[in-house]
Amino acid sequence: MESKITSLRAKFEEELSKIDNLGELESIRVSYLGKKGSVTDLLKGMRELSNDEKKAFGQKVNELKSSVAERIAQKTQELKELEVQREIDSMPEFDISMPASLERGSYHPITLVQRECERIFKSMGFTVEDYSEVVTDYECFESLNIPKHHPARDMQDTYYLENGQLLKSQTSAAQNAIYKKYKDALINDGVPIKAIFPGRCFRNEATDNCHENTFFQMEGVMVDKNTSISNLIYFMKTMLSEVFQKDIKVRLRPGFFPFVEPGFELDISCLICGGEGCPSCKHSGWLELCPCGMIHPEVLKAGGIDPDEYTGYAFGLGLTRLAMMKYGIADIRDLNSGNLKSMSQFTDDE
Ligand code: FA5
Repeated sequence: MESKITSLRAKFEEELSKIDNLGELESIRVSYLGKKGSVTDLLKGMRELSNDEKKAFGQKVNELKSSVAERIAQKTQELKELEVQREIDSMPEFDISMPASLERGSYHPITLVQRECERIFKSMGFTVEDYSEVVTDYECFESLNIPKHHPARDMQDTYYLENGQLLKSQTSAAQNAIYKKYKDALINDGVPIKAIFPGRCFRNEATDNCHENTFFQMEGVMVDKNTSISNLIYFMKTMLSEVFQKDIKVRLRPGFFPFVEPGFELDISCLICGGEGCPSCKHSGWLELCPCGMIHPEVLKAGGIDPDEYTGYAFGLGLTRLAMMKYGIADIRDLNSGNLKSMSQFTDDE
């Protein structure tokens, strides 16, 4: 009986060595370990053996069974690796010196101005924050001193989800979270809060040359002891002269937003018509670009900051409109058009 085991093992090894694909390996597995396989057959011949012989022989057959199973598992792995190698070898050779036939992509004009603004504000010590597009009513309105039924909500009708959340209508929706994130460093270590947060905004809007239902803003806040409107004007002027690399005519006029006091509208002279009046500026010669103001005490309080000790300013730059002015795009709707022909003419130096 022992010689049967030895010769079966030798036969198995010989057959195994000739196999070079997984299909053949499966046939071998069945022919040795299957219900009617050779190893199973060995056990059937045990009927004629004495009890002691049965025990010793049974043990040997089981050893053979597990070593056959182990060898098959090893071979499976080897054959799988071989198959991957064969597939790689069959691939056409790749010539890295061949010129690329694909056209190079380009950045969207809004991405370009956003990066430019981020670079400028970072150089003035601001951090750049990321914030979600879906926010709560508290974040977008209540924390900004706009309670339910306040008329200021009418100008920012947006898209509501069934769970009560909404697509943010203004990047100001991130203010509360930013104050809470940095207030400890401000209060305990005297580190001023200086943050910008660019983001996509949504409004239920009748679109025209300068209004879209989906557009980008970039919010900025600074909170410290003794901040003033002069700080705000300085940062705005620096940003605009850096972005446009020339002097831009601006005007500051009073503006009402429940989350700032006092509040201003910062307009720039329309660069599409040179201030003469055109559809891009609603024929006024001016484009509303960046409302701003001193943060309302109630908004600081909601962010966990004591308004008797700290003051701050906030602004909400219209990034999409800034891209229009920088690149001379007369109709804001072109920016969401997906028209590669017009969008790919803008490049950056990267
Ligand atoms: C706001 O959204 C305020 N959150 C801005 C703010 C922040 C004020 C901080 C004070 C302090 P407003 O709705 O005016 O304000 O929008 C701000 C800017 O976003 C506008 O000046 C304009 O440049 C841009 N904007 C607004 N609506 C649209 C629109 N439908 N399409 C394109 N740009 C828009």
